[in-house]
Amino acid sequence: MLGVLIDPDKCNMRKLSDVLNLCRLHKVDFILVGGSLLMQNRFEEVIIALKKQKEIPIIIFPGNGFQVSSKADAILFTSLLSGRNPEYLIGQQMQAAPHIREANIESIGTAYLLIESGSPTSVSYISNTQAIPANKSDIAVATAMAAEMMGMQMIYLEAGSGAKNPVNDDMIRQVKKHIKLPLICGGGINDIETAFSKYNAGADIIVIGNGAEKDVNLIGEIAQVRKRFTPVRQKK
Ligand code: 1GP
Repeated sequence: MLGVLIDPDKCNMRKLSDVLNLCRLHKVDFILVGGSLLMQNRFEEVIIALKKQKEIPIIIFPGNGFQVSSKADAILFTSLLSGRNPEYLIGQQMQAAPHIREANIESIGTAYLLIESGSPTSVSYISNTQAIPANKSDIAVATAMAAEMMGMQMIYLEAGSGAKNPVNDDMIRQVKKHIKLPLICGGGINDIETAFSKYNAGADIIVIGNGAEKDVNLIGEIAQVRKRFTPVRQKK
């Protein structure tokens, strides 16, 4: 699958409509909305604009417990399992839970693992947590295994938005080998070669953000790469 991340701070309505049209044209599987730090109050306005179409699910990718809206289809209910800050392991989640219940949207329990990517990222700074070292695949594997045993629904290997280096292929391969859950990979995937290598290493889902912001054509290009990894559905 391919997901496109929209940062509500970084898109005007015209650009948003262009991105949405391309996502529809290339059958992007879902659109994520959220950010570690939102400076403007445009979160819900952007979700409403994206929901003008019906075919692509709009999923919240919350940077904190305030990013909840009944206008979305679902929320990635993330817990920052790579870190040791209780606020991002359960604190924000506990505060958001009643609002998610009230919003009546699907919540997808997601183990969020921040992986070191060559320079400090907004997520590590804001969450005040250390990322898993890029060469320590065993730590990522053990954390992902624990998440699976806890009943999480997905594993997200995150290099961080705008990452210098994406999550390396060896770590993706190792994590995939040891878990059955869908594996999402994002951060710093800005070209088709990198997308290919991440799918090839075992990522079930790739998320692109900055790359698509800079050049919207990347959506179509990576959608083509995705095709090579999409199993052909058997006709009944
Ligand atoms: C961030 O993984 C996403 O959570 C997307 O990262 O903006 O670097 O593509 P980029």
